[in-house]
Amino acid sequence: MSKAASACRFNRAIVRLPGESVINGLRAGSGENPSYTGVCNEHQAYIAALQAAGVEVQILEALEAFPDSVFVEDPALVFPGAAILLRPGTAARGGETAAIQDALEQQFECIYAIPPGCFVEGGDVLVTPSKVMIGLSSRTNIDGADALGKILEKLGRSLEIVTTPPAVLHFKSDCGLLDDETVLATEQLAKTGVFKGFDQIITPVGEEAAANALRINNIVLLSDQCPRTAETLDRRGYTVAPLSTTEIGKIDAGLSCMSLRWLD
Ligand code: CIR
Repeated sequence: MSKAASACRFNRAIVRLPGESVINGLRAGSGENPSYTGVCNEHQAYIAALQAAGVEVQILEALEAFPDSVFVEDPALVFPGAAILLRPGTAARGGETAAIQDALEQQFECIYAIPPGCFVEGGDVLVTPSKVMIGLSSRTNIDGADALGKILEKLGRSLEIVTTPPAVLHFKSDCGLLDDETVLATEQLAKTGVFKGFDQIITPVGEEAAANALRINNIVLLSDQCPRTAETLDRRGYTVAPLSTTEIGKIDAGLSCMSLRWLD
């Protein structure tokens, strides 16, 4: 029998088209640029998968001035009825918050904001039914986490501050929620003990990228480069939709980062 997945129910999402500048997106290493056409194809397939899962998708125009602005998950965090303007912890992405503010104001009654000097990126935030987990990282600092905690309190949610493994971009680069009680996580993150109390499925060695899976309603969006993880999830009763992440992977991105999702 499948487990409850209230935290994975969504009917609305915002995405942003990639600009041609996406080829200059940030990356930790000195790897090759992604192809613009390749990113566009992956992004289109992603939108189609959200729609097939029952989500109405608002598509924002590309922003050439911000190469990473296709990753709309990072400058904001959304809940039913409320949006929080976050502050990316890298200067190149700082302007993305102001750029998405209008779209959020049109959709949400209440808008909150992380104050200046505090940094939080949405990729570091995992929303679970019992708590919101935030991983401190090179992009999210303790002041940002504390500021987010104060806002979440107003929304009746509690925050747990944890740590993103070293050299990992975001907390959710290494984990994703599969249902209300199950997480998919890399071994290096799981072994820190952060998911005590959850059922845990660990990604096989070599398929760490699978951890940034995205459960949307009855579907789990998963990188198509992770067949062993797909097989495990299938055996456990999840319906997997494999999506190409080859090009966005070149700029350290995965599946959760390309949308803001909520239940209206
Ligand atoms: C960055 O370094 O900010 C982008 N190239 C990738 C952002 C991925 N965001 C996410 O996983 N939430």
